[in-house]
Amino acid sequence: FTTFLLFRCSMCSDLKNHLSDEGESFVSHSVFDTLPRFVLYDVNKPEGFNLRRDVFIRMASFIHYLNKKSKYQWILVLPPWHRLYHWRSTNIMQDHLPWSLFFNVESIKKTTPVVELHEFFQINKLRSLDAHVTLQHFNSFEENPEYFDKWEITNCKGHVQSEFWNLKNLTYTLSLCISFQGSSTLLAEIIEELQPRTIIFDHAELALHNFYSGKEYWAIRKSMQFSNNLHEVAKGFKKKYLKQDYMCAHLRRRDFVYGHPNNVPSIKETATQIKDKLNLLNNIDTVYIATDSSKEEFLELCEYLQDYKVFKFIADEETLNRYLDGGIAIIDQIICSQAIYFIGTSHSTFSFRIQEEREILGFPVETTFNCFCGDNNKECTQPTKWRLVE
Ligand code: GFB
Repeated sequence: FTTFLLFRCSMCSDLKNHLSDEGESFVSHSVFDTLPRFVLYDVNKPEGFNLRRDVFIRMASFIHYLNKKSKYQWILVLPPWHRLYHWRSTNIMQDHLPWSLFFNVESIKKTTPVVELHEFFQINKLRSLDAHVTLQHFNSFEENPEYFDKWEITNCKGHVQSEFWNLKNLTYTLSLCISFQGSSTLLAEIIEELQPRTIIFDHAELALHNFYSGKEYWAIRKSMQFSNNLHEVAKGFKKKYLKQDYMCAHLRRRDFVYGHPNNVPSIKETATQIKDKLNLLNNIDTVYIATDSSKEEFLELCEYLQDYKVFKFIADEETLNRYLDGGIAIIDQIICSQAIYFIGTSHSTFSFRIQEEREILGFPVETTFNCFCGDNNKECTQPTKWRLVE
């Protein structure tokens, strides 16, 4: 224990010494104390878009907490969107994308102090970041049976990412690995210990929600409005094809078919469950399909739903080139969030985010928290009703 504390304190005083030396060389301390400080973060590579949106809420909540506690002003740097695993189009560049392509950043800024990465670079120039922290799990459950909030500087396990978003010009005064267990507000203790002006946390998804689905959660969530451009595309599609009431079904396929075999129905069974819902919804014969399925699976579904009007948004080349796979997925989410009835895929964060959007829009709860059941699991558990709190 003593060895650990010595190790930890010597690293921090190194950092503090370095910061004051470097700080004095370009700016006086008093001015320096009034300058904002910045938190950057990144998420485990294979995670998808909608889990990343959830991690943003946790980090925003941490920034709110930090700004209440700290004498400095803290700003969160929005991590660029970069080559997500689920973005399958191969003939378009989908790297280094700002949040403004997908979101209304001005709306986010009204609730949380954020800047885009390019804005951060304008402020910080090419200065090194003071600290680069890789969060990692504590050792296995056998070695760590009790769950309570804690963190500890330790040896790095496995691969440590030092080149974020393929940027060659990021350097760090101090790099360390921290075993971490707890909510995102616990990150404030790390800030307190290291006293950085700029810090990047990798594997930010390890920091959990302080209070999932509470008042602050919803305030941040509501601020994450999609960009006006994407709303316009969705509106244009609806005006042309969905003039009548429609139900939306989100079918998460591909890796989910193998990853959640008990919860993801076959295409034939999916069609049966859609028909059952349409029969319950008097006078509705129109269904909008949002899916990551193959073309073959979608055509198979259409065969089974021949007696109904089935729609799907298929982007033309210009729209795809402009808004990319991420934007097309959001257009699907916008259209589903405005449907008269929604049924999603169990465990999919893509479906969860649609449910949240519908809560924000004020749809009756029974039209929102519904999911498909697996072929052999007809009475499956339906999604938890996470109601809007204001
Ligand atoms: O969003 P996401 O985290 O949701 O990842 P899950 C799924 C991605 O697949 C989306 C595409 O962000 C889209 O790029 N996608 C899925 C869709 N459904 C649709 C759709 O209806 N329309 C369009 N246009 N695109 C998690 C992943 O996925 O599943 C994890 O985040 C992991 O990394 C886990 O793979 C098994 O929660 O559904």
